[in-house]
Amino acid sequence: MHELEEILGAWGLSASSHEPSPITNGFINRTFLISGAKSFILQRINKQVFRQPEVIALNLRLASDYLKFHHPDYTFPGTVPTLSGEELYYDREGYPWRLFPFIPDTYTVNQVDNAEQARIAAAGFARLSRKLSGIDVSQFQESIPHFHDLGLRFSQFERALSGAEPGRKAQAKGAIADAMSFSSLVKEYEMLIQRGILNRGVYHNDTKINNILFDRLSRQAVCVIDLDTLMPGYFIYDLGDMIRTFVSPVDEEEQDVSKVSVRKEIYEAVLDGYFSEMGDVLRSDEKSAAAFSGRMMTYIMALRALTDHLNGDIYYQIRYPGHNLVRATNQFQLLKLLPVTI
Ligand code: GN1
Ligand code: MG
Repeated sequence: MHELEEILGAWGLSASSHEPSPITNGFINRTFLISGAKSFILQRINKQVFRQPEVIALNLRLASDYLKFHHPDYTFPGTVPTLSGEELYYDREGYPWRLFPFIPDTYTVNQVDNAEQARIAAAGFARLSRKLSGIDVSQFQESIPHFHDLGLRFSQFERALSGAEPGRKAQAKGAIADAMSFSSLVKEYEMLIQRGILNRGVYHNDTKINNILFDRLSRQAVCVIDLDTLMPGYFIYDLGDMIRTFVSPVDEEEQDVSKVSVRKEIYEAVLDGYFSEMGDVLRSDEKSAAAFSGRMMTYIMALRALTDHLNGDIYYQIRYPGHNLVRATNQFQLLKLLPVTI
């Protein structure tokens, strides 16, 4: 915590008046709630994952300027500049940090409880893309290049497989077989893109329900958070990641895969909420990729966790040996259960 004093100082804050406490549910960045008369969220960006943090800052500025002008009533959580007017503060080890205002009277949820909540959250993510649908996408850059490129993720998996330590490979035998058995999804993905069926737009790319702030009283969506991957992409990334993370009553951390299931009413609520905002932004042939989206995003996360397991756990934070393999097995189970058509 000592190091935080210096970092807080960049914004003229001090740990004596603003108590930092860690928030631990992300896999990538380090996040703290800074509680005081006015509270903040302080976050250290993982520089191994986000190799060009300035790109995050650029994308956020483009979106924020556009929204302020075209949709002034829309709540978009911008960063608080440092005392010297910068969006990022670099610590002694070269890690970038940024500060957000804490939005009071809001709460987050980690798991979807009911269809209404799913519908509200899906509409919340979709609203952001709809509000940004008139923006010039070409101004944006990818904060993680090829982030949801299924072809690339599959070849990273193949590379990890050929270089894997034999023990890890043996342990992952079932998951490797699953990875191979779904590889036709890669072709399907590439075909959708090559045929120009999907339009590029600005998407959130990490649409777990805990990235929505809900209003304490009305229980409506106040805003969307965790905008590091707000960047060019396709709607299947956002809709698909919601299907992946909303429909099962247990998340990807669950070790008992018999608990993984597809709650039909939640699946329908996700589609309903999403298309209530994005329905007329997307073309109808594009919308026909909705069922594919959930399968594709579940497959990509299964592949990424399996790849990390085979590589010796170098990307995601793990809490026990075999954690990444649990995540992969869990996601393959979900993939087997997701409907192929709606
Ligand atoms: C990572 O750290 P978190 O939970 O926001 C990952 C997502 C994965 C997710 C697994 C930059 O997000 O792509 O879906 O873990 N983010 C990055 O749930 O790799
Ligand atoms: Mg995230």
